[in-house]
Amino acid sequence: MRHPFPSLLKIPHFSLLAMLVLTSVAQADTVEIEIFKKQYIPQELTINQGDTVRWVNKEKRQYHSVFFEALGEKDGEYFWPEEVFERRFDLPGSFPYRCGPHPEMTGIIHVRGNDK
Ligand SMILES: [Cu+2]
Repeated sequence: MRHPFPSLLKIPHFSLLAMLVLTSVAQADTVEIEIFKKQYIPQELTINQGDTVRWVNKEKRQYHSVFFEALGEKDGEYFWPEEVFERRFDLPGSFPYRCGPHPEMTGIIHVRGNDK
């Protein structure tokens, strides 16, 4: 990343402090979960509020879905090997999910709040 300021030394201290504070504000990440041999890997994942989870299907020929049944949602779209499914988590909490076609495939996403 290119630095927007020509010289850090010329910046007053309060600006430097402001920059540090801005840097520490949660930057949204994308975190990957692999799907292989009918397992979500890792099966349990903790992320920060605002992060996106990307499930990557690494199977040879099996499609899967990511189904947040406990949220009262309908099954997610099936996605094939080499395809991905993404979801952003804007609220803190714990969110169990499973695969629609394979109920034995389960996972859980824990979302940390920003104020913690
Ligand atoms: Cu599946």
